[in-house]
Amino acid sequence: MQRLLRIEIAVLLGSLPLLAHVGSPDIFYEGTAGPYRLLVTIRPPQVIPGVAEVEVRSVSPEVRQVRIVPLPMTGPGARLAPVPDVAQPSHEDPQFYTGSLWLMATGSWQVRVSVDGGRGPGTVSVPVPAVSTRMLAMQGTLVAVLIPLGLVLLLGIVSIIGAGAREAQLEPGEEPDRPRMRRARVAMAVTGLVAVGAVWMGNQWWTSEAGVSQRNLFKPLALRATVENGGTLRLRLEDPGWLNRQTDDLLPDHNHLMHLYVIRLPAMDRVWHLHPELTAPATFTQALPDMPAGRYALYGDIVHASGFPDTATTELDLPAIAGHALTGDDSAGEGPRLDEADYNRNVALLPDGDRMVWERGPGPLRARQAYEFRFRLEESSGRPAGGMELYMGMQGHAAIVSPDGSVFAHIHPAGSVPMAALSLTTPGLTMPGMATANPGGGLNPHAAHGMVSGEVPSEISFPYGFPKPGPYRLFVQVKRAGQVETGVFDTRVEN
Ligand SMILES: [Cu+2]
Repeated sequence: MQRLLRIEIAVLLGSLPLLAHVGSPDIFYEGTAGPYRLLVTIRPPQVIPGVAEVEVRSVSPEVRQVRIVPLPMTGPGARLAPVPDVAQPSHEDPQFYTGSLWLMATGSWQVRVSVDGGRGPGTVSVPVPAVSTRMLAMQGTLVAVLIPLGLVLLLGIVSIIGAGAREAQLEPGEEPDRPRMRRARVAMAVTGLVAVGAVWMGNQWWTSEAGVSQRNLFKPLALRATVENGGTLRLRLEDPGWLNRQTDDLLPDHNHLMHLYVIRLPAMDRVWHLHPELTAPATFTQALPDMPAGRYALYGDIVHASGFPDTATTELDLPAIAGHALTGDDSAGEGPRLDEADYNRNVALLPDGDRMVWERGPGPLRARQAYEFRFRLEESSGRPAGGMELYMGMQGHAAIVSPDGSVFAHIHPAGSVPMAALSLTTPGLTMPGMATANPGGGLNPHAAHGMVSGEVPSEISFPYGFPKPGPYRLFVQVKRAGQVETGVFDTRVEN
């Protein structure tokens, strides 16, 4: 009983979930399901099996019905869909649908959203990593109620069996004789032993189940960072042991196996978006650019073959690096020091004279709400910037970081879903690199995933919601005339 109690009240609490982004478990996806444009928000449970909350906002008014169903990302289960649930339209907003779905197993899942309406059917599948990030503890008051109730039951069964053996066959008013009394005592002893045995076996079962859950608790990949030869960063992915995760099964996500954000601490005034090369199994190397001495936070985004995303993080002290010029898709940006942050500023002045404007609404931003974050690039005259290009096949990239490092999210116009995972659920989507200029102009089908070709607009939007209140810094990157521009913004999110 003691042990049972101890296990029940054991608090096995990690910090906020650390995966695919850090501390930002909710999934935001903006794209099309057939002819309909949707914003899908999925809030996965903290414990698997558990219930995921799904919200679907339709931009198109012709939608009549939205159905949702969870499926494994890969394997035979991905082709055998159970009967979907019908999402409920909101009373206030008929274009807003909600539903909840059970995610039964740990791993890489997708939520298939099927839409029916005036323009025919449409379907989109949103990847969802399902992991247990904590074990829920039993509440103290519940323990205080259940233990006495359990004892009452235990003593109750013993005394009922005893009374039955002693008096069940007596006439009213008749006293039990000695043999009956003895038989009753034997029956009570046996019942007591059986009952205690049942509790012991229950405890064994509970302990083994708790052990399974404990082993299934998500453990982030570790990142071991060292600097060699005065300027070569070497990163090793190390698996602390979690289910059957591998470190050598990575998928390229917009052309790179790893997207590494390096942010100077504690000021967060310098950022680098780098793409280390895989040089040995689970080992990446990167020629560092010029960097001042100091402490840096590293966030390495990768995607496994199953579509499961991981963010490996670490911090690193660096001497001053006289490094190489940035090449390829690597980029750098600068902003004000965090201790001089203006949380209401909505214009970022860029080194070449352009400005990035955050079109933020008046009121405060609230935690756990899905928003469209809109930015536009303009020239110093206020004219929309021309000559916009795709940066790694996308209109833009944004990193959202909390100063204490508890939140890191790397998002795109299609949302927080990694493109590599999306390509597994949406076979029609070819991978980046295909984002070549479209001679006819206009948007190609990949615009559905925030990948545009032809004329690239100077306005960009990202769907996202902050996981908790507090200060955040946003690094927003777009590309113009061969140059990556980084706008740095700050905001304080309220509850
Ligand atoms: Cu990106």
